[in-house]
Amino acid sequence: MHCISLIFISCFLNIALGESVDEDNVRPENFEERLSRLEELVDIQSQTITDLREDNTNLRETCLNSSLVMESHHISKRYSNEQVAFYAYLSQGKCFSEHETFIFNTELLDSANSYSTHVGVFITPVTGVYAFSFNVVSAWLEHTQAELMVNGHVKARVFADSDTVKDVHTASNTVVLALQINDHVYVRRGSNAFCTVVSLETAQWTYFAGWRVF
Ligand SMILES: [Ca+2]
Repeated sequence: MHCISLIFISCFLNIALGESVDEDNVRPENFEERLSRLEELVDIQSQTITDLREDNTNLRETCLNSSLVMESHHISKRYSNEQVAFYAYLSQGKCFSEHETFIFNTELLDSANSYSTHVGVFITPVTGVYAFSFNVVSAWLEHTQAELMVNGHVKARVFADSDTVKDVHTASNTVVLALQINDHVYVRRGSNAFCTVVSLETAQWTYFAGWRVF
């Protein structure tokens, strides 16, 4: 009986110890193995994210370049780089301060995309001889003056005077200038003027136009 008990106890201890040894040996190994696999997975996913970000940046650049090429192709299909002409006018009258740039906000033509209806400046896309025409309209019993500017220098003036008549008067000018690429041309209010500049859709427009002669 003692023998049987001892054998049973011995078997039990062996089994218990065996399981205990297995747990001590196997679980940490599994844990480390799993941790290692997870670390590998994180590395792979991290690299994948980096690759995808790079792909995304390249695709954005490709799309941007494609749209620019399409845009320039669209413009060049209609006009060559040498064919430059624009025409814009004020959609309504406005009170301008002295030397304030007229921003001709309604554009009917801009073949080389070189006149900005946001800042009111024409930037010459190519060197050449250019003609400009501009017009200004004075208010009732007032006078006004406009100046054509190139890189901050006055190149022409117009003066519309309806001081003594209950009417609006218009004055215009046309000039021809030799310009370099990237010259800035614009129209501003002169010093000898009331603030109001008239522009009426149904009557007369205050406008600015230019084109390359050769
Ligand atoms: Ca424009």
